[in-house]
Amino acid sequence: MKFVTSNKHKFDEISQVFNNAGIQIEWLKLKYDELQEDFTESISYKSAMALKEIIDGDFFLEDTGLYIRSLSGFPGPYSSFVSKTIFNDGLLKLLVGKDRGAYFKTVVSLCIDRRILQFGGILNGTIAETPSGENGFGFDPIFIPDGLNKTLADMEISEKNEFSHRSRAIKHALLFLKNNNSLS
Ligand code: ITT
Repeated sequence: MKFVTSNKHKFDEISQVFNNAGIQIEWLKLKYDELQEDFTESISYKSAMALKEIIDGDFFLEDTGLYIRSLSGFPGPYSSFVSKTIFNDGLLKLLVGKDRGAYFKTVVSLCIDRRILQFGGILNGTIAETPSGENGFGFDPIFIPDGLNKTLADMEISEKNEFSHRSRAIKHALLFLKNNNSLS
């Protein structure tokens, strides 16, 4: 099964989930053009539709967004843009005096037998007052999962994979693949 992403961190996280299930995945390292859409679901879906035209066989990709409740869900579908522009410091400035509740959402799009199926995963938490941690990537240093008192960047991949948005979405996809004998 091919996984399309330009992001090595995503590949490291996802390949560990597959490896734990005894399955190898192939990294198709490709930076595809993401169409800007209003929903993480539609960004993921339209990316898969475009890649379907150029990739032979089954594959999957995922799109992830960080949704901050007091900012009406921002950056959400604009997470890629925000991570290249105002990034964590900018988000922290926007949140001064505001509620810090947030969630990550990952939407996996699986292209199997030329059809596209989607699987989602959510992780609830809060945005930290200050960044912490050296691991992970992107918004990990400012995201504290509910029930913990450390950020995602304060943990190893294996711990993040126990409950993350990404691992939840991937585990749903994996279950589907197993039930359909679609793993190659
Ligand atoms: P693709 O090639 O797979 O599209 P990308 O890095 O552009 O890689 P996304 O558009 O899905 O991926 O994600 C947008 C940004 O959101 C990403 O660059 C990170 O900065 C951030 N992000 C995604 N997943 C994250 C996670 O698990 N933890 C922290 N930040 C994350």
